[in-house]
Amino acid sequence: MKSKQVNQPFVERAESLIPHLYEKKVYPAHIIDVVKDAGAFQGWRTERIGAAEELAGRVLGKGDSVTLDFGDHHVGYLTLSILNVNSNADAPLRLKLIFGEMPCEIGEDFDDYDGWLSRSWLQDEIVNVDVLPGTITLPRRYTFRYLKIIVLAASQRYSISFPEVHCTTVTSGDVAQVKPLPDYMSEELRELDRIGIKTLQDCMHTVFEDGPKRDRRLWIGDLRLQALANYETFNSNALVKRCLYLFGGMLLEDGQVGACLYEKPSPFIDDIYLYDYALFFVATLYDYYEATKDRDTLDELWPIAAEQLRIGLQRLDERGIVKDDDTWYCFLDWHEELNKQAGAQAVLIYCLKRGLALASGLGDSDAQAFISLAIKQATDAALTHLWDKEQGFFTSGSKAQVSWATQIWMVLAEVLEPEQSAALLDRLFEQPPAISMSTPYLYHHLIEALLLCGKKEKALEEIRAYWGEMIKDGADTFWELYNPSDKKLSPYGSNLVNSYCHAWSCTPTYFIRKYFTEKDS
Ligand code: RAM
Repeated sequence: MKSKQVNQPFVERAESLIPHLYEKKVYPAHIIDVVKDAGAFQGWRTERIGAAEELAGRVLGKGDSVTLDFGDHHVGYLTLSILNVNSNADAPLRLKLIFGEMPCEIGEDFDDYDGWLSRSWLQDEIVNVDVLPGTITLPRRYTFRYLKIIVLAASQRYSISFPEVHCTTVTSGDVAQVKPLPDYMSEELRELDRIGIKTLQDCMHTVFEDGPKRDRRLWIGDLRLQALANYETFNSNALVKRCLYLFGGMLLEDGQVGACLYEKPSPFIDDIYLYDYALFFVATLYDYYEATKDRDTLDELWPIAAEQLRIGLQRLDERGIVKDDDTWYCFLDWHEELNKQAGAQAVLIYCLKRGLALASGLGDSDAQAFISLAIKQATDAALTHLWDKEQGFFTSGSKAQVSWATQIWMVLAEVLEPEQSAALLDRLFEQPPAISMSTPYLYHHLIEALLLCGKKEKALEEIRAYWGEMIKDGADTFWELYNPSDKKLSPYGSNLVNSYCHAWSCTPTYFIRKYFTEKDS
């Protein structure tokens, strides 16, 4: 592992900001079956077969199972009260527990999983219980709506029942902070807002996690969008500050901000470097300062932000264009064929502009000078080498690829004049490029681009069509991946391991609260 640069006082500052976790007890809502149905989302639907209250009266022996529906998405710790029936427990009880955010996780056999992310992300457990009757609380945190309990072994003499099953949910998001929407807001927007908030809440723990099932860690690309949604809802600004200090306190070998980090056993940064994610440290700090006016934090973290811009500029070739030598230097979206060059260039310009605003506010004239020059050069280079006048699109890479991601990011970077950017977006919808969008993360940026160009109605229409369709497909919280024309899409080789409550998908609440709460909107 490469050496890292650790700023211990920054890490300590971050550790002093570990938030309180709010707990709540939740109970199953129904007993269900999960059944195969080619017409249902991902091929599985649930069928209610009884009220949750009937559970206590059910007697289960070896080979029996029961599936519980908790009625909503939850993150927390499971407690089972277990009673031996017919006899004392003359042998240990052996249970298998399967947790699912979605019906597919209950319907399909985890042992057939062949994705490339570890099988260990799939949430199942074998639990042996020595003392009955008794109550056990599982030590791991689970993320689920559905729970299947299979009795692998009791004994010939005894069976069991469950007088009580509950989950103690945890989140650092304080729902009391979230203001109700005005009465005149439509039901549809309320629902999009509610589910966005629930998504954010279930990702809020001692950091802003990307997904509470997977990867359960802090990624800066996700943090940036969570923070935006947070300013409109939970106002957990100290948590944003903690996350900024964690990233700022643990840099990669050459001073870059890492893409993701872990909290335990003690905070450490992963080796992954992503060009866009490192630059987003600047944008996240800019947004944080806009929301809080916390000048002390800005003063302390600004040198690290400015350094990310300098490092970003080192990747420019002699033309002033981001070097495009492999696919994994930059993220932008999960799309195998997406060329990242032009998108990376646009993210650089976007972050330089936020950096310039911070440098001006701070009176850092050296930074102002180098950033102003860099904006001009990177923008001129983009217009000279990446803008294809004939097609009316920006192209990317040696094969001059045209993609949604490239156009969206060039609009956000404000490389063209405002009317030209607006026309570019119109063209994008009229002549949609084959390299489409896979994630709510890129959709978020499409909506931002539409709003930037004053296309409020179109932005709302797209929110409704995309996140609204997810709701129709059964989302309790918004998902990591969603392609309405390929509903099993997964970059990981299996939709079982997709995260179905994902940070970067929470932003309908941000858009609705920031742009659509006026009566006439
Ligand atoms: C995945 C996660 C995470 C994202 C990275 C780039 O592992 O979905 O949220 O930020 O990719």
